[in-house]
Amino acid sequence: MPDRDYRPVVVPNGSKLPWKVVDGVKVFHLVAEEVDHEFAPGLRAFCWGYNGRVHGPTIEVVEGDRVRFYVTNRLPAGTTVHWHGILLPNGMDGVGGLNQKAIAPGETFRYEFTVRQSGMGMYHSHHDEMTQMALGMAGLFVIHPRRPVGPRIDRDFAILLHEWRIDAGTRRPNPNEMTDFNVLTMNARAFPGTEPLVVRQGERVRIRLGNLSATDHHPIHLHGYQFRITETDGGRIAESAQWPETTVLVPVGSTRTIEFVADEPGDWAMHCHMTHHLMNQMGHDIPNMIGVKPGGLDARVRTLLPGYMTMGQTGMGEMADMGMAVPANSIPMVGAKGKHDTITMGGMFTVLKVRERLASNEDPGWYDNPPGTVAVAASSDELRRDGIDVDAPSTADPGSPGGARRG
Ligand SMILES: [Cu+2]
Repeated sequence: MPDRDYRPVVVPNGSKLPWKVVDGVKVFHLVAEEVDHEFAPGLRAFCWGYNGRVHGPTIEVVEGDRVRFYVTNRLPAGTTVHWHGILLPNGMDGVGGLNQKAIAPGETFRYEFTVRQSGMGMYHSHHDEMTQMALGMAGLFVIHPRRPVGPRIDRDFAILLHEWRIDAGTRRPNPNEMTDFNVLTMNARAFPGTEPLVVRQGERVRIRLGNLSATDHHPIHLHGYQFRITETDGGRIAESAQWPETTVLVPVGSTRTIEFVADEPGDWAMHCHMTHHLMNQMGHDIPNMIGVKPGGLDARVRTLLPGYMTMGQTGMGEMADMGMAVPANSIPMVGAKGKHDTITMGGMFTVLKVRERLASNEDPGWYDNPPGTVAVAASSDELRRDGIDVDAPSTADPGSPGGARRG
């Protein structure tokens, strides 16, 4: 039973699949259906998910449980459910055509097996895979060990990574996209729509990451900490084989679990390190304007296009502050108000919030940095004291030829 026998996982922005016990079997009901889903404030799309959610609710069971899943198909197309990484009899594996007939619209199928492992797997459609996974038909499958394994965990998070192509102004993810995704999500939310991970200082934290993107692996980087990779969807990694990291690569079709003790308070970024996965829709197909000096060009273009302004000469950061107009049902490529300034990222980005004290597990707001521990503009006294002349030519040790200062 949750809370008594195991500490339930926290699914930021997500939900859990309810269950009941019938004659010693945990019984679940998944309903495949269309969902009007919000990716971030300002961007909604018609996706396919389960039980009114994109992605589907997280399944949470215990090693040894007998489980029974009823799957009702309310979609206009056939579907199946594959239990990714879960050990089970072949006929329960859910690959359409290979292991079973597709579940036709209106039908309800039954899957039943005994869970004989622990860790995190996933579930997803395995019929018309490209379309149905691109539209969101996926979820997480968390299995707690029957007997505790490894150090006791205080906070246990589960996050499913995914990528989408939703052209600005449209309302339907495009399943035919193969390379150029413009909405990158954690539990189907893009920053600034992602919920923070809230932790009390000193707690031992586990973060389970799954990736059911179409084509991209995601190197997830956590600031402020070193962690160990403790599990994959293939099971627990022996302690002697775990190694320290600050970035964990989560390949497509895999799960990776990391653990660490949250001993340093603050607001710590956690994000995919592929920089294009840190931007939202409107960053795509923009010409490279870095270093362009428009001179009198803007004035001349304005005679044809009133209000025209060349943008992007110094990068994208400036645009985050401009509140650029975007088409209806679209989100700007980057930008959310942070405590100190604009955060110039979107997409696969969230914040680990570690606090000395917590009144609840709700978002505690921005971190109150102790006085003197925030990077700020240097004072002239400090510059004088340390002999820094900001007007002198910049210096570096002589290295191999290559660099030359541009006047
Ligand atoms: Cu990524």
